[in-house]
Amino acid sequence: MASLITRLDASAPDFASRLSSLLAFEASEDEAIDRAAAQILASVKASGDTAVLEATNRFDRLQASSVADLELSQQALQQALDSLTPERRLALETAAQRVRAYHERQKQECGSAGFSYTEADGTVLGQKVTPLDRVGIYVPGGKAAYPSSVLMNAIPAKVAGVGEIIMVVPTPDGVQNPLVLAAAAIAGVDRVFTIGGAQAVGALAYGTATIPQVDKIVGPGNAYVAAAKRRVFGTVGIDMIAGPSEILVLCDGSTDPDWVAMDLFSQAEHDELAQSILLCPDEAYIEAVQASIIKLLPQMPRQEVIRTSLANRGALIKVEDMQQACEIANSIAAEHLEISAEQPQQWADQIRHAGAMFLGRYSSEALGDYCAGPNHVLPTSRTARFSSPLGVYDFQKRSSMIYVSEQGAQTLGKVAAELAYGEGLQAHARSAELRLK
Ligand code: HSO
Ligand code: ZN
Repeated sequence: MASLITRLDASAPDFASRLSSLLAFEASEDEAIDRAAAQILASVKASGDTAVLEATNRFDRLQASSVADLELSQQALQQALDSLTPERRLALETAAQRVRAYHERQKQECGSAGFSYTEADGTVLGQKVTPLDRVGIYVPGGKAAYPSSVLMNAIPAKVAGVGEIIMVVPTPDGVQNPLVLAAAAIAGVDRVFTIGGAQAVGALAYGTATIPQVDKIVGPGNAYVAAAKRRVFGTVGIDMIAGPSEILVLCDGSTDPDWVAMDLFSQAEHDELAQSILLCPDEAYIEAVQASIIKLLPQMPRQEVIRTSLANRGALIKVEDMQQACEIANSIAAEHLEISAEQPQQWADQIRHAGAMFLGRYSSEALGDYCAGPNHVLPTSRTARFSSPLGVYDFQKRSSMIYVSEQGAQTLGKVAAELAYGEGLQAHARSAELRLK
């Protein structure tokens, strides 16, 4: 059997270049896909429901006679919830409750109340925070239809106070996913349309007679959905364009190697382009993890996906020490970082770039994917250098508040007029000066 996964040594002269080619991931912006998405968006913009219906019937092989027929009732969502086994329902409800509790805390702690302060002359300055009026959540159909993602997208929106949440989910051949619909019921999604693709993104962005226009579209999708989201940005807000899942495990060499191997599999099984990397100072331990990989892989139902992902983009990397592991982790800026070590906090203190950090041997990334509480929508492809997990703050916006007192207008008026003359803007200057005594 081949070695299944690349082995690297951080002290090798070619390490930096080998690591960077391993990390390189360009979201392929296929021009043909972009053109097709643009055409669909244009037709939805021009003919609304008619275009949505035509594209949905064609791509999802349906025979619906109106877009209204593609809406699911709250009763249908409730029925999906009732159809679950008690164990599954309890798990979904427990996850939702924990995700809600975490995001409630985030709302309290992240400045949702705004602020204001009063200056000596009575001028008051502040910031007001308001939730978005209406949000669209895109849920993929087929292979990546994750009920957990419904919770992760809808719950923070709900907690933020979004007025209405519209979910779109394609149902190719009319096949519904009851777990996805049950998650929508639990999360409090207001309306669900069984539409998908660029036509769903267009409907949400522009609005149709049946589908209301939203202010922001969040949620993952295939290449057409990503292309459509990029194109409607500006008309509506969008979240990030998510790349393949990534896990980086930083291990001191004392965790059961089977645990680490399975954690690497857990992201590798998402898709062939997912990335799973281990950083460890102990060569013998790396051998042990590799042996676990070879032993455990044949037991996995998704072994072909895992095998391809590990072969293409996986690596087991020998580092000098945990200190160096942290430095490399910062340069990778992974979506998920597990610190599987005795004193995880000590190493976490040195990490500046990671979407989510999982501290200690018991914090498997899978727990964060489903039910720990923090969001599983995280920055991928090194974007953790500048962006954050999806959160309540993504469903709120801020307005500046300015109250200038009569006295404040005297001092500010002179400053503003002086600068306005400097910019050659007479009306600005006069507007400020008219209020001077
Ligand atoms: N790990 C994925 C989320 C997910 N995992 C959903 C399982 N279900 C995001 O990176
Ligand atoms: Zn996952």
